[in-house]
Amino acid sequence: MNQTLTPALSDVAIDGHAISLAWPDGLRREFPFAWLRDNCACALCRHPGSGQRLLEPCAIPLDIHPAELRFEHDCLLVAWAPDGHASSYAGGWLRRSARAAKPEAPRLWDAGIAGELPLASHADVVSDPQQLRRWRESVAGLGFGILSGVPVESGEVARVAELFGHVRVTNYGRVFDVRSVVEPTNLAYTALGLGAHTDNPYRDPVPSLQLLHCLSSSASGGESTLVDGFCVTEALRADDPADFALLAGQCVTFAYRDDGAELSASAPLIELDPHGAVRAVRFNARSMQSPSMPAPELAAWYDAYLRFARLLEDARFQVGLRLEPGDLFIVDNRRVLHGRAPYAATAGERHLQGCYADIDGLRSTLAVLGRDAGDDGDD
Ligand code: NM2
Ligand code: OGA
Ligand code: ZN
Ligand code: ZN
Repeated sequence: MNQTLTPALSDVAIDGHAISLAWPDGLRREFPFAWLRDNCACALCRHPGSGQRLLEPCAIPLDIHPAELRFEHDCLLVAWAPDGHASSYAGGWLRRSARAAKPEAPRLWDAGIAGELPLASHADVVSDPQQLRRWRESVAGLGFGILSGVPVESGEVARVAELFGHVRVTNYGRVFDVRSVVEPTNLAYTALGLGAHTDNPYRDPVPSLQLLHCLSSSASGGESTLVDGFCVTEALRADDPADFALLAGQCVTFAYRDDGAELSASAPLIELDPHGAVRAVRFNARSMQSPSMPAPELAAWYDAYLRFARLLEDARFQVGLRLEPGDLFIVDNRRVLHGRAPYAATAGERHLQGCYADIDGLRSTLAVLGRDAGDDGDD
């Protein structure tokens, strides 16, 4: 085996089933043979136009290994056995792969954020790309954003969603009217208060963005609340780890039915990713079905649930605002809970319009803008 070092790398070595590369600044990373073979960028392995992988994983021999290894012109050259394929990996690309950025931890917030709300004017965000970008970034980073001065017209809420993505049409329509009606099918369509909740936990997948736009609010009451579910779940994890684990470890079913729909989905109230970070919160007493775990767990689960419910309603975590006509908020519906105080059903009027959308569209828009601004640059 022939190994040639270039100044860009300080060491190239075979270590078990990996090629170990080190750089002069001390960065060292093992690249497993199968990983390297799978990530060959030649025109046989990757489609040159789209950059999508042509190589099928089942075509990679299980005993893939380098028959020959060289470092030349800042490229690692590998002749693979037993498939006889030749690969070339640019040193800069290997180094960037070695230092792949970790996703940013969300910025958690509590009631204290009231003094610095992510608030923008509709006129500014539609006319100034910088302001639009800043507002979208706060939605991605904090899980919510507020706009004022949105035209007080039916359907405008969908146009705001289209500033960064696509409306998610549901059984409630493309946009839905939130006002008090006779014979409501959902408590949202009454004048009752709604505790802090996430929407549509009975849907799979849950819509990841919700927008609510105020068209009229002359009725007294109806103030909105927003709560960072991620902040509350971290407080619960710190104070009552056993409660946190129960809510993360047991599924409950949420359901909704009316004449034209019968929706149901099961999931834990606190959904974790494989690293234990909170991925989503589901909390909606109106649509939660009776939990059905075995009795000893059920009592403990209820204890945790009631504690979590109190924390979500704790003033320490809540931001209160009153939507006036033209105001709109958007929330990451997997993270930020929203609620409203009861309002007077008999005097004045209260009319909101809402719609759902998804956060992948928002992230994509931000990434494309970041591309123009050179955010995806070198290490
Ligand atoms: N509406 C307003 O998720 C929910 O059931 C909350 C949703 C009916 C679309 C209300
Ligand atoms: C909803 C909802 C809040 C409000 O429609 O999902 O939570 O302020 N509405 O009416
Ligand atoms: Zn190849
Ligand atoms: Zn809601």
